[in-house]
Amino acid sequence: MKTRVTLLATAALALAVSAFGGTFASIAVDGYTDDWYGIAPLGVDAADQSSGRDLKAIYVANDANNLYIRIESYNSIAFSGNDLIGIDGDNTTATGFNLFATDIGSDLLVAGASMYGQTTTNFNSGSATPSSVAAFYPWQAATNVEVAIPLNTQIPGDISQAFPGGLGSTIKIVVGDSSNWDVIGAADYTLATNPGPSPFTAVIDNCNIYDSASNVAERTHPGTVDAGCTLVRDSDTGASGSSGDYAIKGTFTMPNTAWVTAQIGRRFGIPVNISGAGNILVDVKGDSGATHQQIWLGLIDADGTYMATTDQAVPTSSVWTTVSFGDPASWYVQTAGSTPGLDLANIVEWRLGISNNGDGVGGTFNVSFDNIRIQKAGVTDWSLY
Ligand SMILES: [Ca+2]
Ligand SMILES: [Ca+2]
Ligand SMILES: [Ca+2]
Ligand SMILES: [Ca+2]
Repeated sequence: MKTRVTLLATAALALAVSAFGGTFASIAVDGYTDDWYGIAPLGVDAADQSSGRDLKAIYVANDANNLYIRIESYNSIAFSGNDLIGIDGDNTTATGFNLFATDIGSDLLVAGASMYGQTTTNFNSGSATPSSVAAFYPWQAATNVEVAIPLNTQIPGDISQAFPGGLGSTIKIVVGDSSNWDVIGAADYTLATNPGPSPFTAVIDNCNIYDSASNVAERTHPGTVDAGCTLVRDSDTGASGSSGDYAIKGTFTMPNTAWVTAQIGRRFGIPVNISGAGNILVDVKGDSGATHQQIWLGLIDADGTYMATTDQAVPTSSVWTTVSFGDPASWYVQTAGSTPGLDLANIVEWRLGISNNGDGVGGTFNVSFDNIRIQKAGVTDWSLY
């Protein structure tokens, strides 16, 4: 348990790392942390607890509707009412409670999934509206939990709105376990405004962030999976053969059942802008054991539209082969979002699936992936853009 030099030497407080400037991100409250890749922790803490939640880091992002907090711990532990989040929405100690004695004026108390007001004299001044967080996950013991707190929350406290300044305003956040007082914060966070679409990119994922075996698991997530798949970094280089070029290798174990699918995905907190994409390509390294297997690709946009391709044959040789999935406008709607059609300027997830074909022959085989990328409509020469 580290202490800031400015704190009382006797105070059992954790290290606080203050950071201004928030991140406007498309976070899925699903317990997977791939969507937090590239977002620096707001605060960190040492491994220093023998009971309760041993806090490691907190990460914070927001969109127009919610404040998202990822709580990472060294130990795997279930999210409970002992887990307290204090939000100082007006960033002043003149209002709100001094939660964990961190010199915060916390106006909104989140205790597990429940939300309450706080005043200078009341730890709990009554239920907030709504009385529960928008979402948290997972329920089970885990080393990461994601929580979504509605920005329109109202409180019966010294102030009536939990986030009175809205987007662009600076708040203060503290996270701690009330059973052991392992605490991160209080730290400043400025609620980010929507920056609009990201700059155009032709590369959805060059797979170079998967630079270790463990990184692949933590920077991707399983989708709807009928069958098993273990992901690691490919032990060879990626499709280019250059050093520093990495690729994903999946070891698939498929039963002898027709159409069974194993699926992987990656969620982007900051959406990818592939406006004008007329074709999507993926480099795939196959396996002679994958003779009976097919591959498909899916993309999901920020409003929830999910479109996927029909199946293509998995290459059956272990050399890099480019698989073409065609124009995403011609793909098939799997889930309709709030706005019709796939918004190519705001892609938040890719999914790759392997499925048995109709003859129901499974087996164990390796398939590697690299360079999920686009070709612009009407452009056939990659060097043109
Ligand atoms: Ca997530
Ligand atoms: Ca700790
Ligand atoms: Ca306050
Ligand atoms: Ca690569």
